[in-house]
Amino acid sequence: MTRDLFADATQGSPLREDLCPGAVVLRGFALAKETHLLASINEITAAAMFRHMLTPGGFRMSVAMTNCGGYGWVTDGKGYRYATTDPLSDQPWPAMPDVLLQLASAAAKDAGFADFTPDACLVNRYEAGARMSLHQDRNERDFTQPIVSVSLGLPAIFIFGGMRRNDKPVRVPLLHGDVVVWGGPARLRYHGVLALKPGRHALAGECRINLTFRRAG
Ligand code: MD6
Ligand code: FE
Repeated sequence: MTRDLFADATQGSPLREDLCPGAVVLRGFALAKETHLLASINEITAAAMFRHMLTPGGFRMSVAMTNCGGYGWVTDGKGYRYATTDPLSDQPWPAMPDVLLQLASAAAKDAGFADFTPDACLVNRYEAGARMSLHQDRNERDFTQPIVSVSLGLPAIFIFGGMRRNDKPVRVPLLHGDVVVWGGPARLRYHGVLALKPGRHALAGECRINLTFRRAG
């Protein structure tokens, strides 16, 4: 799946798509930094490798994860939480590279959330078949802060529901370079990702990488 960057000038595919009050997709917002972002992700994963964490119920997550920044999101038999160190190494998570911080802050600003300074970046790697079931993001302290989510590599279908688990979700295709900003009245909406279709992306290879930035502490 590709997108014609110039389509916007003539028809369809607006660069900014409101999903609901508080949630917006900024199409292609990360494209200009794609090479720099992927190089930074390689540095992060060299220091804190991707791993399949266990849910509190003992299931292995199909998405491989790592983190950068002062706080990292982790899950194991003890539950979901933020931790200042990588449980594999007991070392602090790698620092958040400036290119990531600047991108997240600029996207939040564009979406109407000034002064977003994330202290946590969860790095998700989806390979063919990996998925994320419907969930709310509620391990953060301050729900007035938005979440910024950057998609790189293979396309995926994001499912975006309501405030209750049973609210019927809409499907939102997310492509390489798309950024979703999510906060305010949308902050606690249920969401997830459908199983990734196999494929190969010219820069990222046979996977999708998602970065989600939060203010955790
Ligand atoms: C993903 N994203 O896109 C998973 N959460 O791989 C999320 O769970 C998410 O994209 C909160 C806000 C935006 C997101
Ligand atoms: Fe989430």
